[in-house]
Amino acid sequence: MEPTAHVDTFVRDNLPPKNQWPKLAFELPELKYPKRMNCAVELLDKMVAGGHGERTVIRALIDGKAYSCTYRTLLDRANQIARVLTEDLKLKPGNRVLLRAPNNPMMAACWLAVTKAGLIAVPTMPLLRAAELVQIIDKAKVGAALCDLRLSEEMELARAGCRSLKQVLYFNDAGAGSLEQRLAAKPTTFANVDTAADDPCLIAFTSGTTGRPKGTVHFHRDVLAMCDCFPRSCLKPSRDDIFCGTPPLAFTFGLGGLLCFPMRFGASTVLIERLLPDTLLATIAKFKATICFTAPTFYRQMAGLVRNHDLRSLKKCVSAGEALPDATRQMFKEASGIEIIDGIGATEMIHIFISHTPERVRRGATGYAIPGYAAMVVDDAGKPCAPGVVGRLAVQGPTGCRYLADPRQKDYVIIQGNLRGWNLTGDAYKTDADGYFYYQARTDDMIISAGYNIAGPEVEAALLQHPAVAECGVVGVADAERGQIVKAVVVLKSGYTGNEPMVKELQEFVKKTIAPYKYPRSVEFMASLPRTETGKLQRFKLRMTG
Ligand code: 3UK
Repeated sequence: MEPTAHVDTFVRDNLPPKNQWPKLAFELPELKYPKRMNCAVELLDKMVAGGHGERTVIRALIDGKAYSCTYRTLLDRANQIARVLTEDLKLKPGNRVLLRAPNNPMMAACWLAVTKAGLIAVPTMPLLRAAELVQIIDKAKVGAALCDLRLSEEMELARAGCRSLKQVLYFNDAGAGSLEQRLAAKPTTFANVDTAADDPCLIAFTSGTTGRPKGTVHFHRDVLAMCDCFPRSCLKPSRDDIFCGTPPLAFTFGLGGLLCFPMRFGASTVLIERLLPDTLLATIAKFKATICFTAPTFYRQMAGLVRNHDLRSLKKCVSAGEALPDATRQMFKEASGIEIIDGIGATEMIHIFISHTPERVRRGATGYAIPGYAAMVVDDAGKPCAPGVVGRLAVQGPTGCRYLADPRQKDYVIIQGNLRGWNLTGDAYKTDADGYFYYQARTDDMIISAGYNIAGPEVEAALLQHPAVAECGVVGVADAERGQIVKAVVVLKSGYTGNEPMVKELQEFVKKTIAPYKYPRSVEFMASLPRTETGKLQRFKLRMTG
């Protein structure tokens, strides 16, 4: 490693042992980064120096009124916050700073400030409770937090429950001692910390639906690599694009799509708190957004609402977080004329590694390994599977998994054999002869019923083609006779009733659409499906119902 700028080396010291690190590849010319680099300086100071200073970078609604700020204003604000962090809070390079807010301009400025100061950002989802925050704070030994005032309740409960967290400053707060009040007294200049490209700058905790959270450590270089892969090859934004969408900035899908990608290309982003499908559509219309990032369930619900909104500005849509059923892709295309760009990413990999351009879409496929990444489907012995054969997805590229002090590193990064250094995402996939990848299920979500392997998402895709089905989730539940049986939890569209004839109809429909043995022997109806803040179905909850 290049000499670190970190005075506090806790995170570097708690990276996995070197022999468990992912192998990286930097073949693309745009990935040949210098040894010393600070990603926030690249995204902000250098964009201002490069002539973008007077252009809009962030758009928002503040107290219901349209707000916008330029790259130069954002730089001034980030510099002032960086001074508060280093001069008032006396934080030293390598210290961890918890960030907590819905998507808004101050949250963005705080992330940039923390990063410019060579500190390590630990962004957290707004809906987390104190108990979950305490786990994160303890794991990352976080000493300071910048938190939106409206999230103070759980923040204070968490602070009382952990020893390392000494200082909390609140923002979006006009009160005495607030971050705003402190930064107002600071000059708008700041001496950026000259970090190594491989100094850690971000700990992204995984949005896992069960178990103890895992902290994935990312370097300054990784943040730029995420900007220089998927956006360059699949999204192809221009400086005039206006990004918007739902993923929280605390989720790397959102940090990339709604902050880093627009800034890398001199474009702008719309940051709105708490969006629903209809308010997202209204936001696109109001801000004339051109690019939208959200999850499949949003596209499915938006398809039915498109006609109520003026979406002429919208050009490109990105879906990630969960498999995009082909029925949803077609429904959204019919409604809006837009071919969604699907992409699989992971917190461990920081962002998307398999995707496609709208022109190179293939029905049912997530896409192909994007330039910069290699992907393959392998069997349990680590041998590549032939096209059509289901196996585990392995990927390699400029980014990879590094858990903070966690034995589960060995489950994600292969540490021996010919695939040493490849990342196993935990997904079951198959390929076709042209190198397209087809999602099947999470490897631990495969349903095994009477000896058959059944992928829940395939049954979901079949159900979604039925006109009565709004949303559905398919899981395996224990069964004395068959080991597991297929259970479907279905949300019906309004006007349909969840009764015995409907169960029969859906079962017959699945039998006619895919191999009959895959039909759901159990069907249950719910008003809505349980989801995480990142839009993922909480399958374990579906197994427990009924
Ligand atoms: C699943 C998908 C099928 C898959 C993420 C884009 O989702 C992100 O990160 P997480 O750590 O979850 C990773 C897991 O989610 N998944 C994500 N996208 C797709 N499955 N098709 C997809 N398009 O199981 C993967 O292993 O929460 C997504 C960018 C950054 C991210 N962090």
